[in-house]
Amino acid sequence: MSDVQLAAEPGPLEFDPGRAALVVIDMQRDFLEPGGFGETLGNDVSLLQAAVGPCRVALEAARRAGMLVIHTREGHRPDLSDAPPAKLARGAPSRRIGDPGPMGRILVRGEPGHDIVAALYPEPGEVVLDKPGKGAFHQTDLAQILANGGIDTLLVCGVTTEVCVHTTIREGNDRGYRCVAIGDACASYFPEFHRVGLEMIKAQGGIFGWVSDAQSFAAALSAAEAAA
Ligand code: C5J
Repeated sequence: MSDVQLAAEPGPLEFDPGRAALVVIDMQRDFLEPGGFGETLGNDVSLLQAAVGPCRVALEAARRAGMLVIHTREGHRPDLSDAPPAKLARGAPSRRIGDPGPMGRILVRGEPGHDIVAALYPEPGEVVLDKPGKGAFHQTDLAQILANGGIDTLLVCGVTTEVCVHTTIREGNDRGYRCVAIGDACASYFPEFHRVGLEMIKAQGGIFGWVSDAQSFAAALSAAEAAA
């Protein structure tokens, strides 16, 4: 497939799907479903459902185009040895990381709540990247995976816009990747943070990236397929 032209802000972006990865951030039950980490922090988790449909559109388009697909999951080892004490102690949640809840231990690897929601479940061959932090590059092998795949462009979606999506885009931008947030495929517990979070990425001529949407991403890939 040849380069595709993606409608985005602050301006269109041309990229080679063979050198691009779709990174789906933390679409886990712990963030999206009642009884998980997000709800322990006092959030209305139903707000994150808005991202599921657009994420699916982006995922299906990337799969059809044969793009590298990476799913991330935020969480910790069962003994919590990789969880910074400051993270464990922060705030006043109803249950802390590692505590038992209706979907197993909160934000712990291997527990039902740590898993990815059914609608966006990874397919065999897709990368599933476990990360202990907010950014997908922190303490993971993501940089090596991207280098091995010859990747130069990251299309990023998932939750939450202003936390793990933002941190990953900032990390990727600093490492030289062209980073695009698929805006409608991201969501936040705070609609205002979502809106402003996307504004921040694309302001000042795209200070650390671009913002597009799931339909534009899918249309760009389809147009390139049709032209091939
Ligand atoms: C948060 C995330 N919000 N995946 N994690 O703690 O954005």
